[in-house]
Amino acid sequence: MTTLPEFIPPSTEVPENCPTVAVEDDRTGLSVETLRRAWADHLFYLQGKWPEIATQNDLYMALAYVVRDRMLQRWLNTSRLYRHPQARIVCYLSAEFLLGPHLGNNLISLGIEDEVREAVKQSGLDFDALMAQEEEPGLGNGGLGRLAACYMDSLASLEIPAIGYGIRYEFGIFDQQIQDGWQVEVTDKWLQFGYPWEMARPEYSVEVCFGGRTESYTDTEGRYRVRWVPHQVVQGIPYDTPIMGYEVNTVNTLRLWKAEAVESFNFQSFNVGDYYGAVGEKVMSENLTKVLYPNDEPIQGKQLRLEQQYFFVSCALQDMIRLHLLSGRTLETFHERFTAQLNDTHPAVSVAELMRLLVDVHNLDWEVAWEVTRRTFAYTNHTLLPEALEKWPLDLFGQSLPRHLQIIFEINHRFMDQVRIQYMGNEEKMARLSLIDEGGERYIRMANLACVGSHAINGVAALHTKLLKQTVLKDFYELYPEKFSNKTNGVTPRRWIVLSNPRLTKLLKDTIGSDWIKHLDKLKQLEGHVQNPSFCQHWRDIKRAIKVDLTNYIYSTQGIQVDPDSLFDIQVKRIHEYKRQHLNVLHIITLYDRIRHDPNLDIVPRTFIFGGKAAPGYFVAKRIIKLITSVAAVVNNDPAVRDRIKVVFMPDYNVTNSQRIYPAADLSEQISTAGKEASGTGNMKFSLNGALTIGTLDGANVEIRDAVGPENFFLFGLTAPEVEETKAQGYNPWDYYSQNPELKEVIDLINAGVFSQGDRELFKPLVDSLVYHDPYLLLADYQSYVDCQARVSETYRDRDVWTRMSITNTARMGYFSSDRAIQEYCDEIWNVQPVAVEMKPYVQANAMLSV
Ligand code: HTE
Repeated sequence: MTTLPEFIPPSTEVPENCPTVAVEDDRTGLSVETLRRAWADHLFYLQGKWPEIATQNDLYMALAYVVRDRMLQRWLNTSRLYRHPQARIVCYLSAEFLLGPHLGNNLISLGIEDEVREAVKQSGLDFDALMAQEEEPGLGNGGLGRLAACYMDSLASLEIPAIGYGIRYEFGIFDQQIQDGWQVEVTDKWLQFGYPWEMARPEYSVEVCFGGRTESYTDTEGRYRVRWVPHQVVQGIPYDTPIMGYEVNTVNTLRLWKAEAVESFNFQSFNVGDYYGAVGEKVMSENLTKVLYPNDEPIQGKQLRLEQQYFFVSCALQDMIRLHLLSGRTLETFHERFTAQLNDTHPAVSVAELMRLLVDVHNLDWEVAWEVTRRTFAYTNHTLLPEALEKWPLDLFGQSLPRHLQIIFEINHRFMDQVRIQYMGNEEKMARLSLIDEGGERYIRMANLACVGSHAINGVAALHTKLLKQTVLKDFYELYPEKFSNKTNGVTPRRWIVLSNPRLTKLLKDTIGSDWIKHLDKLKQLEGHVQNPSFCQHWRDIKRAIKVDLTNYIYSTQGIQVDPDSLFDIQVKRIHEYKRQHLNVLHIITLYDRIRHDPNLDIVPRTFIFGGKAAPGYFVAKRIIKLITSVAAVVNNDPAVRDRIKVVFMPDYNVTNSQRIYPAADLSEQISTAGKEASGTGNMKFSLNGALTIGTLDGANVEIRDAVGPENFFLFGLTAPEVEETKAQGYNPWDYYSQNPELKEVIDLINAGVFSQGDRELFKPLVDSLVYHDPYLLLADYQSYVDCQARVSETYRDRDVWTRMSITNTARMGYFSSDRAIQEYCDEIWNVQPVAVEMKPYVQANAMLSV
């Protein structure tokens, strides 16, 4: 832990009579009395309401401000570090941050949950109902965005000075409704009723240019230079959200950028009287950050998406340069103060933008700028799916970013010169390494740009990193083996246990203390209690109570009655063919078919729960949702089933909903085709909460299985090499269909319209795809999956065995904390140390001049 010497920015002059803020006042005090008074104060002065006319939302907002006040001293003290010349700062660049609700999390981090609960209670109000008011900022699609949020939590908890940079989408990921069994998308108006956790900082706005052309000229020193004459200028306005570490003084900043029109822009239109034309331009500017693109992988190559990416990256880098210059240092040392992580290639245009800022705007030599750039960036790859690798058509790119196109050509030119020496004559290799794909329409390959412009490249699970080196990034691995490393993903125990599973948290605290919250490895100590019957009973009681909660929630939201004593078999994640929700459905229909054949069949009762959004343009995925809801409609209403199986599709799966789902699971479905899921993080959240996993050897499942022990993990299916081999030998799904009677019967039931009221067309596209193509090998893995599910059921019959396996899963999952992952990034990629944020008894005058 470093403590940095006091630093007052040279330009800062503190007026002598600058006001100070006392500590034990209504903004900071923690007594129940003070909290209640502060709450009433905010209700009156910020919401403008008397208690008797306040809505639940007014009460929530006022309470949120009470909590936010109590974070501000720490936040401002941490913010000062950003301009400290000796502080080294991590910048996490991500187009998505899927934060989830803040209130509960901040209470936990501050350690004031009990006090606030008591204050609410004494006011005669329902704390949980108030918490439920919070609308989560859904500024991400799925795992990639949620990972960024877990990493921000761990950075703060480990006391690492960090800034997250991203986009403040006005509309986040759509809300999902289910109508007639189909997904319907509804705009996510998360800002509608006010968002108390952000602060606009218009004084740190920057300008971002688009389009136009470039001009070259010779400067006064006779050097060749280029200037960009843009067609459009947009203003980026930062909105800051505090990210509080757990029981530490560090409160980092998540700085999200909103696009607005530049006031002075296009004054010519005004002069010629085209008022509406000029306003039209303004509307265009604001479109930039209007909406999150709702595709997980693959991405869509839309101009506006490229412009979103460039917009936030340019804002971020300009902000970092401003902070660097404020610290009194020059840009040759930029990389000593900042390390910037590229969360996939969405921010990879950073490489060209930093070069432009350093060379064109700040006058550095190309070679110096390149060294600074390479040493600043590191790149995380999150996918092996070739269709998810970003590439931009050259002319599309050049239209928005003409200067960056030139810079990328120049980077490529120099890069090619360098590799030519190594790979003389190997034209194919050169073509593969090139930043430009020239085989047909020309494209810029963003992964190649990220690899060349970074000093470190990592995958997100051991298998993923291994496959990266062998496939999509093979040539780069051969060129720069030293740049590559693995950083297996992790999840934050604060949100994914303490906040979402209070019952388990209490049991853990009573049994092994609280150290595990910051040192998740300590969960190991639970193993000493696995043989203790009363502990096991307690464990089971808790799981059942959580399942009852979910049962009630499902009943109150959907009117479906499920049995809390049945096995809760859960698959929640984005809907994608490679994740194979439809394999799960084939198993459900198999059980259903068996019951139909033998009404007295003795099966372990199960509740199958699904949740997840489909990309609006991904029609196969939407049809998979329709298949699930259709099977649910038939199975749930068939008296022959006699409540032995139930199927529930929970609409609008998001962070908030997921917090009641993970803790309630008995069985976690992680059944992607081996080699397709880079890591997965839901798999970790389930197992951490005591669910057993049924899974393939894919992504982090491999490491989870190693950690919990193969005897505590239900493994099935082809391995990644077997998948490749099967395909190479000319996989024919029809053979599996025709040779496996039970599989054939299941597929024929779908075809016959049993789940579509006789309609034989509805699921034909899905079934035909499976029987004739099956790119994700569902049929090849079907028997292995169904057999494995039978083992699951047999195991569940012995509740003692199951409970011990459940406890062992939790006990051995410590490795999958995002604290461990972030520590590895700090040590092996970022080279950063924790910095103590000092708490002064008073907010000092100079602390009032924040960044
Ligand atoms: C992986 C998932 C991994 C997670 O990152 C994912 N990658 C994307 N989305 C994910 O959830 C992704 C989205 C758009 C473009 C490229 C990749 O699928 C975090 O756990 O396995 O590393």
